[in-house]
Amino acid sequence: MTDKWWQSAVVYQIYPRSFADSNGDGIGDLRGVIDHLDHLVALGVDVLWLSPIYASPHDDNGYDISDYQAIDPLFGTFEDFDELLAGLHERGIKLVMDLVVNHTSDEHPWFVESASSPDSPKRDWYWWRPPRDGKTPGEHSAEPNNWASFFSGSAWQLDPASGEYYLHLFSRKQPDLNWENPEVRDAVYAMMNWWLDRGVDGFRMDVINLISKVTSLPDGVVAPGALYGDGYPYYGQGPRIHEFLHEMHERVFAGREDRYLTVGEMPGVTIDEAQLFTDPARDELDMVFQFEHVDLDHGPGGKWDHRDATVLDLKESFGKWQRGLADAGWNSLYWNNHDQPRVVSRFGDDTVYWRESATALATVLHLQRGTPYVYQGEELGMTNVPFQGIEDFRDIESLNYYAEAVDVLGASPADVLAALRRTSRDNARTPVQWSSAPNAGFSAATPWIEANPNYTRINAAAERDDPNSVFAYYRQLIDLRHRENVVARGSFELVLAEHPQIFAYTRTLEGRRMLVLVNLTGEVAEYEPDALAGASAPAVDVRPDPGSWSEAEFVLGNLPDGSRAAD
Ligand code: TEU
Ligand code: CA
Repeated sequence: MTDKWWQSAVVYQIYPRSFADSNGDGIGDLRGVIDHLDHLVALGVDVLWLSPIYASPHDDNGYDISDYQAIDPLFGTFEDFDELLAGLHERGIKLVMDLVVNHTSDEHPWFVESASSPDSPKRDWYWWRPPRDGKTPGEHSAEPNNWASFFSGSAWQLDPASGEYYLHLFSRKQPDLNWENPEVRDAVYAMMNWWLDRGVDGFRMDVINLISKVTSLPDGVVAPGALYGDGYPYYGQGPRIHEFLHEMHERVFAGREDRYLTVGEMPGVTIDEAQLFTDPARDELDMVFQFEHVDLDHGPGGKWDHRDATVLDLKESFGKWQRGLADAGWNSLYWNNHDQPRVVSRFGDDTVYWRESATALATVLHLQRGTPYVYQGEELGMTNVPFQGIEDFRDIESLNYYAEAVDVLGASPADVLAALRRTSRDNARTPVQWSSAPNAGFSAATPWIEANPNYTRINAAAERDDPNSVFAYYRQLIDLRHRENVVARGSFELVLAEHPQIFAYTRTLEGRRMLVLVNLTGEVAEYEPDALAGASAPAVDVRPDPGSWSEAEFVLGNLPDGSRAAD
């Protein structure tokens, strides 16, 4: 694979609503981002991925878009946007926008027109279907098929005026666009080109592997205890997905792709599919977000059904993805985003070994082959949140799940709350902890969601100049990727693969090798030095701060002459 700029880059994700509030309404905004650009510079990141800032009714915090070419007044104006873009570019940081085109808001003019009449010229821009055979609209089980929505309940919503239903894989305020219709695709590509012409540097594409559906929309299998069927086999990597993404490449990026970064969010994607999506020869996407490692602690009942994931589970999964995309294709590397609970609480220990866990998990991820993504607050070691009752939660997914589990399925509120505390997306959405000032320095007003009370201890002001902080550690890992080609582009090999506590691997490039050794448990871990013999003896120790590296170590150096490894 020829060298690409994003192979040595690190991306930082901002969820603007929770980043920084500049005007005292309790909601983060664009000026809040502008005010904190020094934080991104200090961290050393290359790219900012900005979660949606477009006009939206905010049913799903901006992932329900009513105008793709307007800035929501909640976040600011186009003047603020252009100032942010210029400020980033002056600092050498690129801007990647969120592209949410599996669905729009039900308040988007496209949908309003589509819903206005079965004869509307835009009727076919969405998935409208009559009730199931012989049923009257609204009757029990009259939905056109049995698919579940990701946000609980049926994936179909009745429009009483026409007696037809529309498909929404997410909230009922997020109707799915019909990508079969070429006018829809034209409109999306035109909008993308408009943003690129404005100067943005690429897109993170929301659930982009769900845009092609099997048009007969067959019923899915209903799991034991489930209320609805699983439609994934009919919309996950649907029949025309590769065709659509290749067409998008041709119509939007072709000829200028080297300037941009494209990353597709793809729940449920397999290694083989990801390889096809990211093989540069196919002209589809640069990389994808796969979900295997963040599904390891989900039981058979899905994300609210917890099972413990072991160090061996993590190693096996990452090892497979590293091998699978080694030759053609590219991995994106992430622990966190706005949909995932905080990694230090999830796979680490956020109490006694808080700092050790946060830095160990960062090491394991950042020194792999792929492009790392850091989610706001992760670089501070932000943790899950001690939510008390259901009134502390804001996320539509959490609230809908609570209502369905408690009211329809009869689960105990205490059990459901325990599941939410562990897995709710709101764990990632509390205000960024800037300082020990009220509301974590996020806002002068009461924030839209309460700050994690541990902000008095865990915050940017306390960590910024502390050489032993989680923040300082992330900065060093990012710097290492920039300085060492072996980190950016070396081959990957797991070592000590069967060890139940240690996550270890080597990276090798042109006679240079890095050995990474991380104990991911709270107990002392031992290994046979002979087991590392094949990994060779690196010569140079580049640990930036040996005193702080008790749980995660890496050494890097030149291989002895004559033992140049193939890469
Ligand atoms: O997420 C899609 C997705 O599949 C999940 O991560 C989702 O957040 C949920 O946890 C399923 O249980 C994307 C966005 O990242 C998310 O914020 C949006 O809510 C969703 O799409 C709809 O746009
Ligand atoms: Ca604000």
